[in-house]
Amino acid sequence: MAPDALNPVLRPLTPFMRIVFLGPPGSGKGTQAERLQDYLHVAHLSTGEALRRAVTANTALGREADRFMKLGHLVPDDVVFGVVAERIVDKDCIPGCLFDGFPRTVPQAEAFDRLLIERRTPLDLVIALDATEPVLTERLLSRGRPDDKPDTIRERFRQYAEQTEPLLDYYRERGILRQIGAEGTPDEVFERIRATLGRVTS
Ligand code: B4P
Repeated sequence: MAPDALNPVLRPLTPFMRIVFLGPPGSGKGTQAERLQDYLHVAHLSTGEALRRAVTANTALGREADRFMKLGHLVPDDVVFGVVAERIVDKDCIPGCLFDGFPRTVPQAEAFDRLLIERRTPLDLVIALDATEPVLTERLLSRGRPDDKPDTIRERFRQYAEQTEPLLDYYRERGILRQIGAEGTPDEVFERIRATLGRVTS
């Protein structure tokens, strides 16, 4: 692959068409996925954002999700999977998509694999962001979303360690995991992501 393969002017589309962003609460999945979306020109699906929109719109899905989110719990796998399965068939997702905050459990990852195999659109890369808990807690407290209260944050970290961290091994075994330090400014973190994409393609 040519070294300029990721230069957006020379080549707006890259071989990375389906990327998952993994990471603990506040690690910047949403922040970095938005930047990468602008850079790679692919769609962006944040399950957290989709669920918050449903809560605001007070749909049946939103009311169901809200019960879990406000306690810092993960929303049930079948509910989240329904959101993804519906969105992935949208026209803008067909060439590529950044999956931000999904999957978050092994059953979600297994169901996602089955869906991607069926659609013949494999995952290309999993970017796992990481930072220490005190740094993440400070970010979340200053963000101040309804699910960013101290007790809820502690529960979200617990759920991450129990349910989401096993995905690091799941994707490491498949050879598509890249771990990236998420401390520093958003620009510094994005530079690390860009450098990682460059190394993988060169
Ligand atoms: P998400 O919306 O995914 O939220 P998150 O993990 O808190 O945040 P993220 O890592 O995206 O951090 P962000 O960029 O916003 O999930 C919310 C909830 O939805 C979950 O707890 C769960 O209940 C539910 N849910 C979502 N997906 C699910 C799934 N698949 N299964 C089950 N349930 C699911 O950054 C955080 C803050 O830090 C921001 O204020 C940002 O500006 C700041 N920031 C980011 N990077 C920074 C940096 N480098 N330096 C300083 N500040 C930074």
